[in-house]
Amino acid sequence: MHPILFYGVPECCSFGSIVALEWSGLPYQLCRIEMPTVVSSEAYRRINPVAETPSLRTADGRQVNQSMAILHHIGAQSTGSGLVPAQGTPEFDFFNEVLAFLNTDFFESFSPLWYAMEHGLANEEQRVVTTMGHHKVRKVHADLEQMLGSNPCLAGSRRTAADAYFMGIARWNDFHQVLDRREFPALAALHARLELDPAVRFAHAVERGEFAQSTGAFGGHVDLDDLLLRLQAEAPANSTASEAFSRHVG
Ligand SMILES: N[C@@H](CCC(=O)N[C@@H](CS)C(=O)NCC(=O)O)C(=O)O
Repeated sequence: MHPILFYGVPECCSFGSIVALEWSGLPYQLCRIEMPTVVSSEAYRRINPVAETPSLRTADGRQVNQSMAILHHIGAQSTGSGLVPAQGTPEFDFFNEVLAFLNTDFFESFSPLWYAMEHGLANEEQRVVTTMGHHKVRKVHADLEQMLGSNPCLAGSRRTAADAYFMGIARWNDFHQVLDRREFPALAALHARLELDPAVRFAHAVERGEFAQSTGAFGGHVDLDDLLLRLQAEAPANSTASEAFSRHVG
């Protein structure tokens, strides 16, 4: 079985894992997970008990959760792609530093804004939380602009999984209308260039549910219920879908 990426819609951070898979050249399939409904369902909790996307079912039938773990896995399976520099090198350390920054500080800076929206905050409460969110988002953009410096890509001279991941999170600035990215010229230039990348365009089209032209080795969508049934059918008799899945992933 090819790897299967469970990606969330709308506006999910799994966007970066789709881009990374396209850049990797690895054969893979996708499973679409609607948020917040399907992602929190009992069916999906069999894939990822913490009810989050992305999640990657590996070619050897294990389940890998968390964007950083998924991106590192994809990089390790496609060493020629340059998505993740070789461990033990200065390039790897810098790449890992940037990716960690994106996955923690950059990602987290938007949390107050999601919270204000999803919990319907109003009046003074909304003003305070939103102000905090704007402050945090501005700070991480300034930090990332400095990290980028004069490099063409986030982790140096070549595109890596950090650039892929960045594109999934950076758009939250546009969603919440926080700042004009042109205030950070290097970041804005990188963002504009990546928006034209075929893998990024592919990921946007996939999320919108439109026809998407893969320049990687995308092998189509699988349906969550069909997959769980298939795993149950492959498992020994008298086991539930959940047991079958657990057995499959070890
Ligand atoms: N630390 C996790 C965070 C994953 C995460 O927060 N995913 C969000 C979407 S970006 C999610 O699945 N949320 C569930 C929901 O909205 O119900 C990672 O890096 O993969």
